Amino acid sequence: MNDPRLAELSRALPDLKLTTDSGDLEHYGRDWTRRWHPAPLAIAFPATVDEVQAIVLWAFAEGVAVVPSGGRTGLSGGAVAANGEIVVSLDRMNRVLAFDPIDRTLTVQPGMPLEAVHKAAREHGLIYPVDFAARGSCQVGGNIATNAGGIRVIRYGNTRQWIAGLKVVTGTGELLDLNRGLIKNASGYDLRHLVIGSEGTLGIVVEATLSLTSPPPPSQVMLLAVPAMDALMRVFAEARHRLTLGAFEFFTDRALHHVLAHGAQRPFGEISPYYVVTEFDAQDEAQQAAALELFEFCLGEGWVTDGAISSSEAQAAALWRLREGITESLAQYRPYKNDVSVRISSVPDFMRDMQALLDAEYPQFDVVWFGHIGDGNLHINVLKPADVDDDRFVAQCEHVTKLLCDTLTRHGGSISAEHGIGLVKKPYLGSVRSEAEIALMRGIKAVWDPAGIMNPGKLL
Ligand code: 2HG
Ligand code: ZN
Repeated sequence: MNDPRLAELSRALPDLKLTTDSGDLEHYGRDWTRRWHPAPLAIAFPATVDEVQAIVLWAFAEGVAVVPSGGRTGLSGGAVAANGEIVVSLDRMNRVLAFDPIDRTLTVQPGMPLEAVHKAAREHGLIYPVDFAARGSCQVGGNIATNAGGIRVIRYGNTRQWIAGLKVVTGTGELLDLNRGLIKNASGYDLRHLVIGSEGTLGIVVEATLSLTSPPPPSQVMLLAVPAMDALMRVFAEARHRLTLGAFEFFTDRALHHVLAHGAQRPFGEISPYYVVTEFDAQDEAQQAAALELFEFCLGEGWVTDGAISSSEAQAAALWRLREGITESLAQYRPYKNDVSVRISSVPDFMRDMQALLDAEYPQFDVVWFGHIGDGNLHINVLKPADVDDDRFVAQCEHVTKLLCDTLTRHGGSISAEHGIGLVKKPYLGSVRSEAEIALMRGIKAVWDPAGIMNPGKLL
């Protein structure tokens, strides 16, 4: 540790695992975005809340910026450390601390991978219902910091709904114990909800009490080929009316093209501009029949042109793979990612407007649309053409994002639905939040983090 500040930290916390190894700086200094070159000062791996507090107190005294770090699966640069920060990795704080069968809560450390949380809940006959494709790598602390959404929001809501209590170390090293698992608590501002979605700019989550729920009944998965977005919205309304939905997702034929090229199996011969993957309760024959009736009805109306229903878990997984494999299948094209939301009812008009702008200005771009249509959340990935260099591609994509912001403003939408603002979308925050709102956010940050050391440069 040549840096005297790090030598001081090591002296104060002799048991703290601390590294300045160049491979570690590279690995822990970046997330799934690839635009920034990692350049942190060091990586700390605290094992206790006391150690996290001591690190923040040291950073406060030394004026060193702190980047809280989970699974680094973020797509907005929220966990990037490119400016001599100390990265506080929560990897070692990855245990279940308590389960309470009466409260139906699981108290966990923030570095637990989401999949491990799922497993721990299932061991008690319950579920933690927040779920998405990065479940194996992402960590629950990071999910809280971004208020992660995913594929089951239509039924269970975002991460926010499942956080009954939070322990947080603020930018002054203060330890807050927020809400303590209470269901009702009308004692003023709910600070827990300020922390959820704050992207590490107010403090570090060091413990979370998660609400659990009963597992849903057995389900089936249906894939539908849909000729137009207006038809897709009708299918959605009808499906919500007739079935109990667990998920309602969509992707375009371009997305299917990439996922098939990446090894997935074509589910049926029909080629269609849009596809829906929906999961619904299928506990008994009546519920299974309702799904078939829905399909027949939609076929009769001309809203769908083909479909497949799973009759085994393996088939359900194969249909899900068509949706969940999209991100991985696009990775080789170094896509520029957008993650937007509009009201569900505005989706077709918004898509029409945006696609028209893209067709007029960037007809050469392969633009892949997919996402959580049942909650108005669309992912728009622009793939990098092989013959365009990185800087030019980013400049063009930034212009696409401006077009997107204008279109979102017209439709009352948001530039980030679930991935967060981070570094990537920071220049566009002002298009979806008013000046007064941003001034309040800055004021809140100044109170929680007066030295401005908590994940500086992200979000605000
Ligand atoms: C998903 O819904 C994730 O699959 C990733 O939010 C979206 O890769 C993306 O753009
Ligand atoms: Zn998503």
